[in-house]
Order: sequence, then structure tokens, then C-alpha cells
Amino acid sequence: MASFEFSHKGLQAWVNEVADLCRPESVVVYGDSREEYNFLCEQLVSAGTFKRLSSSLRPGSFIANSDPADTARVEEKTFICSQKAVDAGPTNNWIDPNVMKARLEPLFRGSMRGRTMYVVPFLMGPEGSPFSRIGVELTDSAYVVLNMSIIARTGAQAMNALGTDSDFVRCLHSCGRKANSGDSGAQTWPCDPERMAIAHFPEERLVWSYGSGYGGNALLNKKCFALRVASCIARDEGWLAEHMMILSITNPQGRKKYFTGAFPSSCGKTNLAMLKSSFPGWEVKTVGDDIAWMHFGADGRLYAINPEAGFFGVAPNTSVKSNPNAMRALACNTIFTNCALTPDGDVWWEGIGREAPDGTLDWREQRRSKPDRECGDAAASSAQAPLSHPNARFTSPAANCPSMDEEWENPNGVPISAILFGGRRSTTIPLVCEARNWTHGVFIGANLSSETTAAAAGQVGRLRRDPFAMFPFCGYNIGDYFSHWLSLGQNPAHVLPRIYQVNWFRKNPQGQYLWPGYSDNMRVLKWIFERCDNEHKVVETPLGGLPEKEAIDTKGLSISAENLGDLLTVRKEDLQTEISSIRIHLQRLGGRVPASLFRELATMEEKYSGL
Ligand code: OXD
Ligand code: MN
Repeated sequence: MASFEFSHKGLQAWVNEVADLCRPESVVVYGDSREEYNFLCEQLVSAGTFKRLSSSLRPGSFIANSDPADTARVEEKTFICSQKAVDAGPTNNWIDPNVMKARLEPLFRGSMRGRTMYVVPFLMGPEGSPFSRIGVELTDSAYVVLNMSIIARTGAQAMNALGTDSDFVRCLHSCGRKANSGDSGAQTWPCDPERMAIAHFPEERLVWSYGSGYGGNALLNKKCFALRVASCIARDEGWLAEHMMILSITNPQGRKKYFTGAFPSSCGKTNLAMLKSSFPGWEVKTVGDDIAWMHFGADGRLYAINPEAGFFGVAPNTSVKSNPNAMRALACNTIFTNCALTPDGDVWWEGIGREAPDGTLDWREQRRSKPDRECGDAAASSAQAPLSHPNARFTSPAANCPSMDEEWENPNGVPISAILFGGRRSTTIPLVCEARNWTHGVFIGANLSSETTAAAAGQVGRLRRDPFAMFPFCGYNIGDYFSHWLSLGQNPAHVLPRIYQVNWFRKNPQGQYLWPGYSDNMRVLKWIFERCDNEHKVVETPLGGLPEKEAIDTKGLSISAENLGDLLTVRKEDLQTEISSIRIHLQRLGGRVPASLFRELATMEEKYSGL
């Protein structure tokens, strides 16, 4: 085994300790040079994990297919191992940290035998930012290393930040191997789904992930560090680590504002962050598509950085229509996972907007022919096995994306004027409404909900409450998390952003969408932009302030007055159901839910009775 001398003693001790436990054949520090990146890609091609895509159609890009039992984040196998169960709270699986370590240690023992252990230092946030944080992932997966080098800042930037004594979050990852599978290091996608566990030890700023090589289970910088562990650090230090996209809007006069937005998975957060405005004179640019770290600045305003350096986006339904900027971002130097592979060496997925050629290999490497060819919306293909997995992904550098904002790597972050909460709601929730104040905004975030889609297992159309879109990602008691948000609103020095609820997914009784969505969401962003400048009046309702119908700019849009009216209507009968559903939800979240949220519910009920 190669031995390494790190000038950081803490890192040295930890690397030695893990190597002793996991017994890799060698230890390699990943420095993120072009040569190292290419070398690992070649290694994965030889191993059969990667296939190189056509160099003319998709230069510098590769496709990988995972083990069919390892295709998504697994919430049931994700644990918050805080010292006390109550600190993990009702939204997390809790196991005592000592019990979890005793359970996982035998699985990690020798788990890297026959493999290389990569040491991957990474920086979350722009270089030189006071808000950036350091992590180190030790992993036995070259696939993980390559994905990390796209979505995080690895190599010299991270090493320099680490120095000889900086704090860092320790992320240990091993794909493991299935019980009784022999000792072959030769599988194209090693994993141990039966015994998989993703364990967070928030008090120790430590993550242990065993048994999965996929996405958020294995790229520990993202959901594990930047949300679950970072949310605990943020609570302790008075800032916010959120599951939010960040975008900028520039108006025709050249004035710019930044918004963040929390949307549960599968509600078009990436599409919104990369929205291509079809609205003359208005421009949207991207700062981040998934995670925002936010701090109040010396001027009292809230500033956000995107801790990531790339996108790990859901491929199905990404098309030139739904997200032209993402399509440009994944044009080259991209890793695709669980997409279909066309005979000419390009990728394909349901909803890409063109037909799959005959002989396309599906994500399970089965050759598929004519009757299976599909085009259009992913939902339409559900009658047959899809060619791409519903959670197929692209991993692309942010630098590829033509809509990145000039300030996206500003070390001080960008000042936030508005926070959006949105989900898929076919009824009840209007196209947009404005929170009355910060506390009401926190109430809206706490009750955020969305109807489940065909892309996720389980019943379609069921309402799931996903507070702040953080249900799977808040590393501590969600009641304390609400209190943390509320407390930031009580500091008189803070200049608070306005809070809005949006819903692009309302339907008429015939089940048709009332709003065109996509680039026309710009019309709603424009109204919010103008509201932040105190333009327009709002119509008060129990859900918050709604736009007057004529305030939503519909120039060039063919929408009937009836549909627009429906989109901006709060119905009394819907509210009754909503109020009881919110009450059940808040009660279920247990004793640490702050009383002021129940007071907000009482206010909503009073306003409802007065209708
Ligand atoms: C994601 C998610 O992968 O939210 O970003 O599930
Ligand atoms: Mn996400």
C-alpha cells in the first residue's frame, strides 16, 4: 500500500485509520489534473463501468449503468446518528452512534480489499469565500471520484484550503460487496444493497456510507454534507443550509435581483434555475440548481452561495423545450448514468423530444427495437419498461451551462430579495401568493407539499408534505429547524427577503394544466420582482396575498380569462381540507414544532371563517 505524508496531521491520522480498517490495495490522493481525470476514465472504460460516447456527438462524455438494485437515494437506509434520538427528530431514522458504528465497522473491515482507496479533498463553495467549507471523501469508487470532480471543487483548491490544520467534514464511502459474492474486484458496479447504510454523525461532522455507489448515497459532498451535516453546522453558527436553487433576474432597465427557491424533488427546480426567458427584455441566469448556503451580511441582507460546482440532474424529461440551457450543459464532458445508449454512441431518455433509434441499448443494456421506441413525455411511456431509468442522471460542470450568472462564484454570495416555495398541487394552491410576513413565510415553508409523480415509487398523486423540501435532508429535529428559521426573522438588524408560494401545476376539473409553465414562469417571476419593489397591490386571502389578475403580464400568451381566474382563486371548500391536512402534519411533527406555527394555522382558520 502506498503511504502518504499529509502536512495536515488530522487528515493523516484519519487516512491511516480508515486504510487499516478497509484494507485497500493502494491509496491514491486525487489531485484533479486533466491527466488524472482521463486516466480514471480510461480505467473505468477498461473495467466495463464506462462506455465512451461518440466524440463528435458527445465529446469527453461517458455513460455508466448501475446495478439495478442501486439506482437512487434510499431514505429508509439513511440515518442521523445524533447522540440523542430527539435531536434527529420525527423526519429522520435515528440509531445511537455507537450502535451504528458497531454495526458498520464489520462491513467496512476489508471492504476495499483489491481496490484503490482514493483520498478526495473537496471545497464546497467558491475559492476564498468565508462561507466555503472543506470536506474529504475516502472512497473505493473511481466513478465517485470522477463525479465529485465535476460537482465539487477538488484538487489544489481544496488542498490549499485544507492547509495544515483546517477543520474538515470526514466522509467515508465504500461500495462494499454483496455477501457471499466472492472477492472479485471486477464487478462493473460494486455495491451491497442489502446491507447498505448512509449514516451521519452530525456532532462529529462525520459521514459513513456503505454499500451504494449511486448519487446522493455515494457523492457525500452533496446531500450528506452540504445539506444534512451543513444544516447542523448552520443551526449552530446562525446561517442556513437549504435545498434551494438560486437564480438572478434582470429587468429591461438592467436592474438585477436574486431569488432562491425550494421545491421537492421532481418539481422542476433545475428547469426553473436555468429558465430561458421568452419575455422581451427580461433575463434569467443561474447561480445554483440544488443547494444554497445563506448568511446574513454586515448590511443585514441575506447572501447566498452555491456550494457546488456542477449539476447532478435528472435526465428524463430534460429537453430543448423544458430546459435548453441544461441541454447545452450536457453537450460535452458529462457523465451519464442509467440513460439509454443509441447505436451511434449518443444518449437518449424518455422526454428528450426525439424518437429513440432502433437498436438503442436501454439502461439495463438490453437492445430495444421499434415497438419500444418512444418520444414525448416520460409519463406516456409508463405502459412499457422505459429505456432510461426514471432517476437517470447527468453530471455536468456548471462552467458548461450558458446561463451561469456572472456572480455565481462571488465569494461573498449574492443578495437574496425573495424566497420561493413550490410544489405540484393540482388544486387549492394558486399560481403565486405572497407571505404576509416572515413568520407566515416560515409557515408556508413548513407545510410545503407536492403530489407524488410516476418517477418515484408509490401511489401517484398522493399529497406528501415536504417541509422546505428538506424532509429527506434536514440533519436535525425539524421542529428546531423551524425555530431556527423563525429566530433569524426576529433579529431587527436583518433585512428579510419576501417569501412566496408558487404552483405551476394547478389543473382544471378535466385534469388539464391551467398554466403553460416552463419559460412562461417568467411572468410570475416578473410579478415577484416588481412586488419586491413595492409595485402592484395584492388581494388578501387566507393563503397570503394574490396578484390582481391584470398584474400578471400575459402579453403574447394565449390563456383564457377563465383559466387565469382559476389560477388566482382560493376556494373555500379547498381550504377546509387544506387546514385539516396542515394540522395533522404539524401535529405529527411532534412537540418541538414552535407554537407560532400553530398560531399561524389559527390565523389561517380565522381568515377562512371570515370568507
Ligand atoms: C436530488 C434530489 O437528487 O433532490 O437533487 O433528490
Ligand atoms: Mn435535490
